[in-house]
Amino acid sequence: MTFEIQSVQAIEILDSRGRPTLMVTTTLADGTTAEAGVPSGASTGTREAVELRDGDPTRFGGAGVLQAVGHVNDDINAGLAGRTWTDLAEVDQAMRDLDGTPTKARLGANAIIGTSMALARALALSASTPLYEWLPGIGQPRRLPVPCFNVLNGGAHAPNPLDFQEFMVCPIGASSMKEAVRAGAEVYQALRKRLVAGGHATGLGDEGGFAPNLAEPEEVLALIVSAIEDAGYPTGRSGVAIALDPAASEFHKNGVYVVNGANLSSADMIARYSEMVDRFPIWSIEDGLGESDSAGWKQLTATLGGQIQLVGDDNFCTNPAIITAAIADGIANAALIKVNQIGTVSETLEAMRICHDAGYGQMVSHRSGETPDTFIADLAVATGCGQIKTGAPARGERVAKYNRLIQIEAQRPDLAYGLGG
Ligand code: 2PG
Ligand code: MG
Repeated sequence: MTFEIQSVQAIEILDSRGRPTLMVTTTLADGTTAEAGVPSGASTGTREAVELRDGDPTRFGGAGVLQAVGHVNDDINAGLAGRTWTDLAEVDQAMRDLDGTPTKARLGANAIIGTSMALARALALSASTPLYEWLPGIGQPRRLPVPCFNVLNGGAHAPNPLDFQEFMVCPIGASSMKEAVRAGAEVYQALRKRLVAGGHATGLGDEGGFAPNLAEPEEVLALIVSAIEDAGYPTGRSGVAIALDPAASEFHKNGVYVVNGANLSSADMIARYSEMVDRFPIWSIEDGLGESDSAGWKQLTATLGGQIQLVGDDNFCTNPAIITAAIADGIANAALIKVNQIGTVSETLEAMRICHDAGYGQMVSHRSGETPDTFIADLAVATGCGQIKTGAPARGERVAKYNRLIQIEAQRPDLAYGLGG
């Protein structure tokens, strides 16, 4: 089946942090129109596709995206409109060719991914098919993913002294999506009570998790375990387990990891994680070491890879070539999947397929800067990856994704819930 694109248009809108991003609207020749909101990160890998920012200090402190908007309205629209296409992959490739750089630096990955997402959505709508059914799979059956709720924020996402960025609760043992979301929300409320009782602030970080004035990761882990118990759930894989994203690149300075004032080597970090895994129900650690510390990553994988999931984010950048090389090197056993890190839906699917084929897990992810767009919920279901992280069970832009997953479950009660694999 072929299709024709009538127009692609973008405007500058705000993301959940009050920073500018793009909303892209794609219209097909058959009149179908769909839009997408572009996510944006704070703790970014150096090899991510380039997010184009204006750098004009008189607007949004230089963070405006009018150039990227202009590229959608001019170059991309001119390159795509009025032509006949066979599939999304062909259009994604045409945008890469139009851009002409390996990192999407000319047109901007933010311009390109917005167009790609809006087009996927328009094509699904035009085919009267839900997006989670329209998106091509990667060789594993569709399923409802385990939601990983980021209930406590630190690092680049909160102005507290906590170096680790994300502490997530993951209801792996839940019986369904809606029970999993309920568990996440109940643990979140229990954690709030614990924090209040301990005299801690309950203000929120960028992803909706609490951002108390705590500095020791182990202290936070103990609090979260108590909250899971308070909410009445078993801890661990049979109930609610814990996932971490320390985002270690952010506190890896001059070859040392600085955690709450202590200078730690890669070996120290690995020993610390081993101890944490023994003491707490942790099933997954993302970016446990910095993106440049390949030797440390290999050691981390050799030490803990048989026990828990180790997810590459800053070091993988959802990039098919980088992930292929990392797999050959024995680094990590799973990849974080962020659509704007690579810049097209087709390359995102390719990265996921590479992981699947190599036995690597795939965790679909939001960014710290989000819009109410729910594309990633459908992506997680379509690919059957079994896991998604999209923030706390609080704040509109985060719960939009979880609510979409509940809606998908209501539409497709036949789909299995859980990690799968
Ligand atoms: C991460 C992400 C999302 P950011 O590090 O995994 O949680 O953060 O979007 O700021 O890169
Ligand atoms: Mg991360």
